Amino acid sequence: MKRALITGITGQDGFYLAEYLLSLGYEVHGLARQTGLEHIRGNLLQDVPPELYQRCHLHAVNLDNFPGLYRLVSSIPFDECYHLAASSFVGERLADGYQTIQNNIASTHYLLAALNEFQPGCRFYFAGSSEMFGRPDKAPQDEQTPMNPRSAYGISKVAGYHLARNYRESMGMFCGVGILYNHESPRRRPEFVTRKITLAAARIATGGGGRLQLGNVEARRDWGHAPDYVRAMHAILNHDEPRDFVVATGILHSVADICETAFAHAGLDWREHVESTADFYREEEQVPLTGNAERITQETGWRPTVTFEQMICAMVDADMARMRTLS
Ligand code: G4F
Repeated sequence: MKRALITGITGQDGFYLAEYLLSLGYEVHGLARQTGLEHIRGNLLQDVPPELYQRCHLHAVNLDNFPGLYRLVSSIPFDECYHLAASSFVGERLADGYQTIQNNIASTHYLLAALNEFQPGCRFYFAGSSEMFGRPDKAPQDEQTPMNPRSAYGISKVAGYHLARNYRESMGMFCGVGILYNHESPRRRPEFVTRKITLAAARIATGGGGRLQLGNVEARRDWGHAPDYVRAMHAILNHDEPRDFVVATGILHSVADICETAFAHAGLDWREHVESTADFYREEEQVPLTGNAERITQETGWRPTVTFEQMICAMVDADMARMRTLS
């Protein structure tokens, strides 16, 4: 039986990855903050079935606790380590991003150093992001596109990517990087735009009222489905050689498309409920972030299975079900 360690197991991707690896027969270990574990034990995480985490081995180790990390990695042998934990809000002002940059880079470095010291044969997955391309000069982007990060988060991810590459090239570790574009699900946190919209559509459709304030509804992204993307993470670590892979659908949609799909599915006309406000606007994007996933499809057979419309409708359905249980 293979044994995997997931950092950030209480997040959207950690949840789906744990579920997927358990279905493949893995023994799954997860790192979480003490508060995250308290939430799991007290059943306080929204809609998280406690059974999933009961099947995992959870360790209350913060990633900035270097001795704790060393103790764990020196005592349990892992076959695969998926490093997903990171502060991850792109909209944060660069000038406020000290913690994001420091924590994200230091945690990646700690983890790589500990694995290299105690179990250099453990395969390491680094969760890269399209934010590493930031403001690219061409679309779609692929593994050769120059990195041009424009947020604290993006800068921290570029540094993590180079750390993973250095441990791969200089130390011989199996480090695979997934450069993932936006990926969503009913477990997406509400500050991200898809979930913000599906929650509002569900709330208004179930009589909760209110209006939805968004930034630029013409902003476009390449939105995929989180459960599809965790399959890509596993494929990357189980490939013959450690490489970097873009994981994307290659299809662009606008924020207005999400509104149209979500509100129509809830039986509403989005134009009657949504307004744009400068508060949520970000710097204008000249070239859209959309990925060319040809390498991962050709080399591992991975491809997305759930469409944008299916995903947004499923998110609305899940939020409607939540609203009904609350009322
Ligand atoms: O949902 P978002 O906040 O996601 P964003 O910034 O693209 O980041 C997500 O995807 C990245 C992968 O590419 C990850 F690296 C990152 O961790 C995270 O998962 O915003 C999506 C788009 C942006 O263009 C934003 O400007 O929606 C636009 N937008 C328009 N109105 C809004 C809003 N975004 C948010 N959050 N809230 C709005 O009201």
